[in-house]
Amino acid sequence: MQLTKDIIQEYNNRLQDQHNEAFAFLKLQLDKKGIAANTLVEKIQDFQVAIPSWALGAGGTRFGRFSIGGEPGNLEEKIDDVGIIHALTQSAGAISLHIPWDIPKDTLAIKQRAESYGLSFDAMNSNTFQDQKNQPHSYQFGSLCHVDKVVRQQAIEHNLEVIEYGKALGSKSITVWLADGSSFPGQHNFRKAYQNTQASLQEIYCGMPEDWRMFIEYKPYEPYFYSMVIPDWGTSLSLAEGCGKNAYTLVDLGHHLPNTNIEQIVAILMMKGKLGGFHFNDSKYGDDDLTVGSIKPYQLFLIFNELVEGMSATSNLQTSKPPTSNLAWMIDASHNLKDPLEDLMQSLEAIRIAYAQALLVDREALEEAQLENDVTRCQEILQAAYRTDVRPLVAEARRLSGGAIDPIGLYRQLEIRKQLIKERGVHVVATGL
Ligand code: PSV
Ligand code: MN
Repeated sequence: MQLTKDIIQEYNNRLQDQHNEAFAFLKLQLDKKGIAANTLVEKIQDFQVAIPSWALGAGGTRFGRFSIGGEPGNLEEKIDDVGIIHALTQSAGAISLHIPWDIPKDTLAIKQRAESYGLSFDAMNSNTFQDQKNQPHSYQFGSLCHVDKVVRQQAIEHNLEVIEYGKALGSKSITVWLADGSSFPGQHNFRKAYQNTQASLQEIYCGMPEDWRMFIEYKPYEPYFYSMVIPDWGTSLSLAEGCGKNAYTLVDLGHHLPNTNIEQIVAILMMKGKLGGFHFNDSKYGDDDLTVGSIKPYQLFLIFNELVEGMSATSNLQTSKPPTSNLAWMIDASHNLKDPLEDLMQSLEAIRIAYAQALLVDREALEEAQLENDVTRCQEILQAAYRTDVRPLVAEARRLSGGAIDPIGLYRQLEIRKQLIKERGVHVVATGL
């Protein structure tokens, strides 16, 4: 289903007065502080986030899965769904594929389909955490870290194959999330597991084209419960350094033990030039994969505060590319209760809100207050930005790019889910976890 510009324009016309009023009010407030609203709007427009191909259907838990109806039954339909999200929000200009859940059979046709919606292919994701049909060796006891070289080799070859698919689609990066670990003390020799993993990653790294990047994702527990081979950012960073300059650490917001200071991790990784990208989601307890900003919006803002600070400190003034485009931004969430498309649109909105708030932080004043050890003022400065209602800025960015002022409003008005159910049926199940 193609959402035409006319449909969106017609919808926006009806909301235009109300939106103009809200935007003018905010613009005036910002003007008084010497902040140019239009420059912020441009930056927000540039901020694009990839949608994972595995998040377009209902997610399950260990206990059950409830279909939502009209789920995409193949990669083509997944691309169509991201096309809908992008048309409405103008903020999801890429899709990230997981292999073998979404193997492109005809890469040219898949690429053209994505292009017809203005989508490119973000990082490719490999999967050595599940055994596939007819796979000679099992990953039950690990993949890249496995004690048996034959299993490691199979996992390396899978990653190299993923890179080949990515090359055909125009992707420029691979994300390796290694589920390897142990559930019982004594099961792993930690040193050997690390060494095997490093050697395997080096082989994959050497198989990447020169202009590609490798992202190494970490996670403290799950699927194993005693140790993970890459449990934290320090391990990921050291493995990335052991591979080379094009290997980076990837931060998934749900992959931290409770109360970890993620914003500090982000700041240090950026300073080291080793932050590769993000998997956005939110959580209360573990890797809950909930809608971005639904539980801890202040934490999200604090993370963006470090990102904006780090990007301004490291931005390359020689290139015209926005500094945000150097990092891979992706949502990695799971939808058990809400319509995935609505949920993803909520996440996109939360990400842009946090980014816009972070852009509002008065950096000069903050630095001054930090140098004077004026802790109260530091907090006031951050919270002044956080407590600004930036939604009109985000809506204006979307409107100027051709998106809907209220994407979920239009999605519901057009009864898109109903149409998808009519086209695809109630019982179709999308591939993914
Ligand atoms: C693992 O929890 C993870 O965050 C990795 O990024 C996987 O690729 C993704 O979720 C899907 O399982
Ligand atoms: Mn992830």
